[in-house]
Amino acid sequence: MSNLLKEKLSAQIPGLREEAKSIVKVHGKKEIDHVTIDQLYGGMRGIKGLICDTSSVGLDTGLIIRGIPILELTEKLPEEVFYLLLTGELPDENALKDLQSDLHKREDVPSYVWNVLNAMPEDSHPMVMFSTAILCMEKESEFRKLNDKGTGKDKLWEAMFEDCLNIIARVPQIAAFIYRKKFKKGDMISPDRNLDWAGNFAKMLGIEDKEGTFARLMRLYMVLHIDHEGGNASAFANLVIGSTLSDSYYSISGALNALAGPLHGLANQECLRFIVNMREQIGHSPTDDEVKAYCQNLLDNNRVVSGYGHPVLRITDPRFIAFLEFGTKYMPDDEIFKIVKQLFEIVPVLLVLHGKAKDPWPNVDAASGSLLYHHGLTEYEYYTVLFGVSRVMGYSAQLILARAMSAAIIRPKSVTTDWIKKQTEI
Ligand code: HAX
Repeated sequence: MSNLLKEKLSAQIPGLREEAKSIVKVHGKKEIDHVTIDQLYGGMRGIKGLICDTSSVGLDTGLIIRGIPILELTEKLPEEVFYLLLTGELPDENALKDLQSDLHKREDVPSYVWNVLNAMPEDSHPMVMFSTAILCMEKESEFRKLNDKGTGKDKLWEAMFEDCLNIIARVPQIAAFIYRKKFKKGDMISPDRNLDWAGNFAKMLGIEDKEGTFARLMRLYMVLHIDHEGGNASAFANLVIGSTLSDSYYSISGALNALAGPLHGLANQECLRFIVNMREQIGHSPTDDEVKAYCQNLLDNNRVVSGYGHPVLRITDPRFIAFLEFGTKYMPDDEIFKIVKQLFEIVPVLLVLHGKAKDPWPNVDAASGSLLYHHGLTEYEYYTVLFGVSRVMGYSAQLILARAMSAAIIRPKSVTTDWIKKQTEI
């Protein structure tokens, strides 16, 4: 199978390996960080402990993919950004077409996946279905087969590449199947080989899209969620699992389980639920004072305002800005979208006065749901699956590069409370 992306990577990898080897040889003992006790109790926040070249997140810049700020990539297709994550370059037309045709060739989902999904309890959460579907395809893994044969570790990345591209090619169909089965009681819509990856996904979801804005939104959504460096909970889980030489079916399924938490990817579901509940309880489009009182009540009851705050960022998330611009262009009068804008005016001030959150600004999850809701994708239990479909590209890029660099098994040191107490005595 011709694959220009794989050829490009094959050409780059020897140089990357040499570079890493020489950095470790010459500077291996240079100190780059120190660790404080509050960082241990605070979820290892901010400790520099991983290499991840696909993207970085600056506290005052937001997501930067291979040197390009995310707001400069909003007109690109997710396939283009995936190529960028892996190689550091955007594909030319030929390389893009080659990647798209490669993904179409790989998109057939093994039929047992539909049987597994059909056998699951009807009230299973869509993220459980999504993660299960990926895990149950593990028997397809080329990586495991090669590893079982005792193949040298310098060659393993190629099988990781094959597995990851197969997963990327199949997730739109799997995710669309989950949506249509769970929420529409409908049949699967066949993929369309003439469409791009996200456009095809939008079509298979079966959302009415006369103006084409839903397909446009899906392309943007997939680009904005594609990667967020290596230290966030799900990316970290993905890298930890992959570092044991588990294959990408195990790693990506595990990463999705971390994404499913309300403090991480599930926040998009929680955020829309909170807006819809607030609208219902108030009984009409809320005034600013009503929004303020509602949010203050959450804070007074030790609840979080979903969609606000971030472990790394200390600015309004540029991905939120991209969604806000999309909504302002295509659905400025939508009632839920207007509440999102009201919250943007009100919540940061409340969080600052509340005095706890280090980042009072909106993150990506604060606006995305309102745009989906406007298009009739109102089943917010499904929103984290959309996030996952996109992030599968980021997890994949990180796994392929980690194997290309023969990254070591991840094994930080834990300490006991007694050990900490002894340090404080000293
Ligand atoms: N509302 C109320 N309180 C908040 C808050 C918010 N939006 N954000 C932070 N805080 C509170 C924390 O709960 C914490 O309280 P305690 O000291 O009582 O434990 C305090 O402020 C300090 O937290 P922090 O250091 O500012 O934030 P963390 O790095 O610990 O956590 C979170 C970051 C994103 C988990 C947090 O801001 C939060 O819970 N936000 C709401 C949920 C959310 O939007 N999550 C999605 C984040 C983006 C993402 O990963 N998407 O996938």
